[in-house]
Amino acid sequence: MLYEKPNTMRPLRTDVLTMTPWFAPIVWNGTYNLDILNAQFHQREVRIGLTVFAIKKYTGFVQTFIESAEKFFMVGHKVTYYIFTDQASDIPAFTLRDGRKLAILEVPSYQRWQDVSMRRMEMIGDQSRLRFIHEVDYLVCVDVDMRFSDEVGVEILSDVFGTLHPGFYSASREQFTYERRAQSTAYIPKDEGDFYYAGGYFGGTVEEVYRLTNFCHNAMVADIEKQIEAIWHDESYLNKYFLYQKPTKILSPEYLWDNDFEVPGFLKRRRFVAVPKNHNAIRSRRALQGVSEAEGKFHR
Ligand code: 5GW
Ligand code: MN
Repeated sequence: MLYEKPNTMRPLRTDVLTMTPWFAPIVWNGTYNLDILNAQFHQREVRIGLTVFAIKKYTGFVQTFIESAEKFFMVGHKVTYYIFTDQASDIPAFTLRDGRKLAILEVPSYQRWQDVSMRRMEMIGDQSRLRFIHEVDYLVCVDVDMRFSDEVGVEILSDVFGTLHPGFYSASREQFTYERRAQSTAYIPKDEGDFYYAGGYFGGTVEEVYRLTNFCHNAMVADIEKQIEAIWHDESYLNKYFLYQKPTKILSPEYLWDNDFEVPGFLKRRRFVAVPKNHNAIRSRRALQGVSEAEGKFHR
């Protein structure tokens, strides 16, 4: 394979942070050579599981999600889609590329949307132990109300990775919407925290994802016993986990974007973008919380 020699004296990006203080790469366009990475991951015949939840009306997002993933997600690698749903009969049949599979996992639905969102941690953890560990090497766990609009490849893979939330990449520590009540297990003091990670995009080896989801689920259960629920649910517990168990790689907002945000100059690609929701038909989440739609949008 022929490619340009890396140049010790020339950084590939100077406009964004490409390495954390604990030496985890932050993945931005222009910082990696996908041909080199593909060759490395092909040698290991890496298998990747992509998990999503489609509970209640969110089954309506599955078709766009899968069709766009077939175009852009880990093309050329072994991929299994794991769709957790309460209505298997609502999931259409798909024609997938070679080396790709789709598995439907029937799971219970929860009445409260907060529980639908939070229980993902428990279910991913359970299936990691029971099934995923035998079938794949890495897991990528994302929201379903999204579509792939550019390449997402093996450059994202690492032992355990998180994603910079598109609403908070330039925010100060104080602005991060971490859980601030000391009684909650998700509590993060005002003078701590590295980044604000998005609840809707994390992953790693099956073993590391098991550790992460197990921590978040246990923290959540401990809070239920104290009759407290973290402000941003699973996202708050994820942020607590990553504070003391630092991710080994971090995805830039290229990997999780919302086209309602103005596109900054340093954002060269928008690889995975939110599908606009009909908030009345699909859900009434922010209204229930007494948060305006605009604030809600900014949040997640
Ligand atoms: C329903 C109403 C309000 C909030 C969440 C839901 C919901 C979420 C649902 O009814 N069914 C469902 O499968 N989910 C799963 O949780 C989806 O995988 C969804 O992508 C994920 C997170 O909920 P989102 O996408 O509505 O959260 P935001 O913060 O991205 O808007
Ligand atoms: Mn979402």
